[in-house]
Amino acid sequence: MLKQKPVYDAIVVGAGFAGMYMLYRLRERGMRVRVFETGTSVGGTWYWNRYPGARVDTETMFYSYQFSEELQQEWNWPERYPAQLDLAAYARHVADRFELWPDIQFETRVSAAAWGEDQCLWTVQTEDGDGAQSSVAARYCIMATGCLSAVNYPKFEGLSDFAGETFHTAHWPEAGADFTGKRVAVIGTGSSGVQSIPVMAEQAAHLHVFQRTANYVIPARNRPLEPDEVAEIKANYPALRAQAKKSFSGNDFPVAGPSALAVSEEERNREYEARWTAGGLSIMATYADFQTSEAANETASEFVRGKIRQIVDDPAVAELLAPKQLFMCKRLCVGTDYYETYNRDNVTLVDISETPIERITPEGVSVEGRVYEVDVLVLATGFDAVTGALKRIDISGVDDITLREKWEDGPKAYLGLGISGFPNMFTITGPGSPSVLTNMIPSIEQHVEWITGCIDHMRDNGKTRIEAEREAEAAWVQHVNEVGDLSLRANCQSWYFGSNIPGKPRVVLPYSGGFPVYARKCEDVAAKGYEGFSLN
Ligand code: N01
Repeated sequence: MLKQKPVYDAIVVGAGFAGMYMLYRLRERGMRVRVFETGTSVGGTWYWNRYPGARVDTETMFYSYQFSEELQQEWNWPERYPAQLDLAAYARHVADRFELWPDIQFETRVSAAAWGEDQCLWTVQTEDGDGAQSSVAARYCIMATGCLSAVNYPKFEGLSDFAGETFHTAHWPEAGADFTGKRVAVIGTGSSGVQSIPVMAEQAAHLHVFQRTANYVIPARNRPLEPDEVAEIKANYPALRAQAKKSFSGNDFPVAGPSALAVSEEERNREYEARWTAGGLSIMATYADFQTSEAANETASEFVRGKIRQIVDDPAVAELLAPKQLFMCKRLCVGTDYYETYNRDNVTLVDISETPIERITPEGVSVEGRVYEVDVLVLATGFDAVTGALKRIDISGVDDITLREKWEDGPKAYLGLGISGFPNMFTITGPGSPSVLTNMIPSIEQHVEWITGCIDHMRDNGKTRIEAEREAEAAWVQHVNEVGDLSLRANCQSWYFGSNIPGKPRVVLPYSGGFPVYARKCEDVAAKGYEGFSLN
């Protein structure tokens, strides 16, 4: 006899910060919700990225939920940028506090989701850790799969023949890894490499860093938070949060002026120096024309290059570490003792910008015919960002069109929230929303609240089916591309454009019009009865 599939009001895929909040909001409305999560606990990014030195690089008093005043008052962050363990503990606390655990099924991967027009339901296929498959059905399918979750495993020839241990920063074992006395190779110098390299260098007998592109790294200046500053922020949280939402990135970094070129070199450098000394990402907001004027951008680039030349003892190594591309071309990195690490005797920088890694041999990494012999290989090679996690699920919509087919030439989505041809599916921080260009947690909250409002609207109006209209979607995609093309970043190679994944179409993935403009557009769409969506 055919077993009846359980039917839920909503399936949520992923129990990171997006999935947890979505569950909380929908359940509050009395909906039956099931969350599926591949990991063994909550936290998403902060569950998987356990590499040495992993910590958030956004000020954490603001990289946290604001939907519950009680939560933000009771939780105490220990440091300006807490470590992965503290962020994972915060995620577990949220799951405890709001009793989320019973509705989350762990060690369960969603392998497929198929839309059924007859019953107006999604059927979601899952696989548990032993490969056993199940299926459930739901009216809504909400993808909380994360922008930086689909791991990019580079396809080096011979990788599987490597005789030592191999780790990927984004899939680090819970038990950790001990590099004491070992020869280690790390491939990749993005945020994950930048954070892990100084920590691994302290343990390893020798560390070889394979660098394809040098990045701009700003000192974090991490430190314990003082009770007084925490008390002051907590006393003013609503106003500070509201202020942050008015800024481009949702971070409320102070802008020193409209143009780097409108002030003297002395004044400009004083401003850069102050932000370098304060540490963190605020340097990216110093002048408003970094993304529109190459000359303005170059002033910031040259300031950081100057710092690298001051810090790194060997001028040849300093030159290799000095980025050639525009400032903020790629995501700015925030590190601790990153450049200082290259002054250590046990660290060697290997430039692979002109001569790529040829292959991995059982003994190590081969470049230009030379094998760098190592015991451990660390891949800090990042993610198939924004679209990767969605495309790895076999999703089929109206007329059995698959999402992979629809997105063959790049993602097409309306506001990064809905996809035409895929009714009753929502994506949290999907392509075409500001997502990775903003403070992620406020952006997640904005999406979850918009989706909740939309579902309320449908329920109040007796509607059961919602689908983004093709024309509205096309117009939004065009707008996202036009705004993206205005930025100097459009000339760069970066994961923002998918250029880190061989064969991935080059399309701007996040919306670069800023958080306030985007949030207003979403509010406007809702106020006009979900303009651009068809509701039945
Ligand atoms: O990944 P990345 P990540 N051969 O893609 C190199 C967020 N994050 O995990 O630049 C050789 O930035 C690649 O080289 P290139 C943050 O948003 C946040 O470090 O493509 N090298 C690059 O150097 C961040 O931006 C936090 O030339 C290869 C590196 O690997 C995003 O996640 C912490 C290669 C990958 O850098 C991703 O960061 C960590 C190959 N075949 C991450 N393939 C915090 O909040 C790739 N590379 C602190």
